Amino acid sequence: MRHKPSLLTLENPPLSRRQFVQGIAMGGVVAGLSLRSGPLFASQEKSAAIHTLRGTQFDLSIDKQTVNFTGQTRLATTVNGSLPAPILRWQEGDEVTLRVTNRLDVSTSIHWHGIILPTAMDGVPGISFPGIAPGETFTYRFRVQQSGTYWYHSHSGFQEQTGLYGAIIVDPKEKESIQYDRDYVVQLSDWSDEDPDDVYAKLKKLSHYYNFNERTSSDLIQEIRAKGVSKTWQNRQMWNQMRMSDSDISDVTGYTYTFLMNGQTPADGWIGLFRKGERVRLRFINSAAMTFFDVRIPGLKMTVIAADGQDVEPVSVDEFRIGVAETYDVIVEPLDDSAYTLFAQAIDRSGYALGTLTPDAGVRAEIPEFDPVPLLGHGDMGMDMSSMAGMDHAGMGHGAMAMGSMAGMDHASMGHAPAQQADMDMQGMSMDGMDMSEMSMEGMEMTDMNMGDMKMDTMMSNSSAPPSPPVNRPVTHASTEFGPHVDMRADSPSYRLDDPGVGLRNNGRRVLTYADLINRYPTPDPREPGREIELHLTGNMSRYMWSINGVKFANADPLQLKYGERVRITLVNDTMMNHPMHLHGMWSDLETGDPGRIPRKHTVIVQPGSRISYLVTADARGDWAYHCHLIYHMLGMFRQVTVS
Ligand SMILES: [Cu+2]
Repeated sequence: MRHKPSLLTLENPPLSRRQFVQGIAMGGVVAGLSLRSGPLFASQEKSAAIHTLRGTQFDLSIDKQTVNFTGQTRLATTVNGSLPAPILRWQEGDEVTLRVTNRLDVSTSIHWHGIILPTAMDGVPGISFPGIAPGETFTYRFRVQQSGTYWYHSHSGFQEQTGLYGAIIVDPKEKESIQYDRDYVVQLSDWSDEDPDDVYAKLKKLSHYYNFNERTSSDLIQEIRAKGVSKTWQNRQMWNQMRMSDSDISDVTGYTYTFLMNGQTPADGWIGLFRKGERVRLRFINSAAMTFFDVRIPGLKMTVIAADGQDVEPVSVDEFRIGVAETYDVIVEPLDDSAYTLFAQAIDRSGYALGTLTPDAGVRAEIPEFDPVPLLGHGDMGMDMSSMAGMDHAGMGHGAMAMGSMAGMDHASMGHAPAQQADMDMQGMSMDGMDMSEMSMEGMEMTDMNMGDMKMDTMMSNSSAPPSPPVNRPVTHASTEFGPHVDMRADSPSYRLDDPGVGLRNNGRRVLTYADLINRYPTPDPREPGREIELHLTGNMSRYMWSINGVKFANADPLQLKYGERVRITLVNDTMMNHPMHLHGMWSDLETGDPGRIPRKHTVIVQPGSRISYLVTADARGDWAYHCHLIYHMLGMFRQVTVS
């Protein structure tokens, strides 16, 4: 059904253009809230916009409210009755005052994510302030020293998962460096009807609870038919022995999540209007609790102009991955009157958030198919396999899969007759702390593990040996310096800045990588770092415990920085998952290449089995939080940083 009124509104705007651009009124629909209680799937008109609050004085009221995203009525945590919370529009240089009133029956807080401010205003209970008790009002006041796209969220319990997140737009004091005609926030999130405490309890009991990508026995039968018992078994045996799954991409999935775009379910779909030829700025914010999204708009190139609120040299892409808590601003220029789908697949392909850019609210575009479920490869597990004999490196791409020293191995210890010469030397790998020399790897069909386009066939030719019987001996854990609480270890973690990540490699599209991010301006602090800190992101999947250097937050001493120092932090991901690491209070200057143009981020994805480095200028005294932004990882993978 088509809505001519919305087009009329576009062509004869009764409101100021600025109001229209904010999405205050579209197609005559003034729906300040995206909350619905009526039946879903019925309405044709889904132009509901999130309310925008402007100025320097803000009253925000945190409350519980019923919502219905799935057909079930649930309680959400809202701000001024809205989910997402209202968009806050600030002006660079202004002092803003935000009075936050807690109408919940538990303590709450708001953290202004990516905003540089004094520690007492940072809103992290236990670190920057005690939190906001029920019935109380806390007044935040600080000067806004930056511009761009940011967001805010609760830093208390799992309130963020239940809806407490909103967008922040800071308009620059000077003119925008990039011109555009239209401006939309595109806020992505993951909603669950389950109580987050229950979700967490399930993960604690069974870390794979929500992961249905793990192969089922019928997959196994099909695989055996296709490849024979030997190859099939040997594939699985390796992964089983590591007690991991090659499709273990997300802890929490579309099984429980409904993915939202600006608070709209995929069935409803958020709508952004445009007129052909306009330059449209889309401010993508990942406010999900646990979900990374792969974002594209089939038919449109996206020019990335800012990352985490900070201007970068414009780069044209077809797709980008947005980690939890990251933001990307892009410009699109639709040149015709077609509708375009904003397609944000969850990284594990268990669902998507959806929207439409369209000249006519009644016209939608086709929804693309999911990409295949990504499977982790050895590079994702930090295995070094870089000089494998006889392999074709041409298709490896991005250097993500350095496969080394596979030639001339000693098979005597592999539990097979020495005559059965396996093809791969996996010695030295100790993922999961296990002794890899016990594994039988011959005949492994590595293409099955998403090893890109590698031509492994020649290597895999020695599979005439009889199938190895299942081995049910217990996995032995090699000791690591991080102790018994860690069951994963990347032996050869590599820098992979130009790797778009698992599931996005060689997909035929131009995908943004961190290597593409170049500051539009000179590096603000050009000093060389005075010292280096290396931290390992660690975990124990079987107990769903996350930690840094094997120590969870509760048992860890604060990380000490000296006021004024420039320090390099190198993060090494020993786990199989992406962790979006967020340092509060100070920028993370991500070393992507040109030291003169280092981009500034507040949240840095550390890919599985990889390492990444950034520079920090310790220019903010006090205590700060430093943690993985995945909400169910945060309890352990968290440090206090003290600048003194
Ligand atoms: Cu994490």
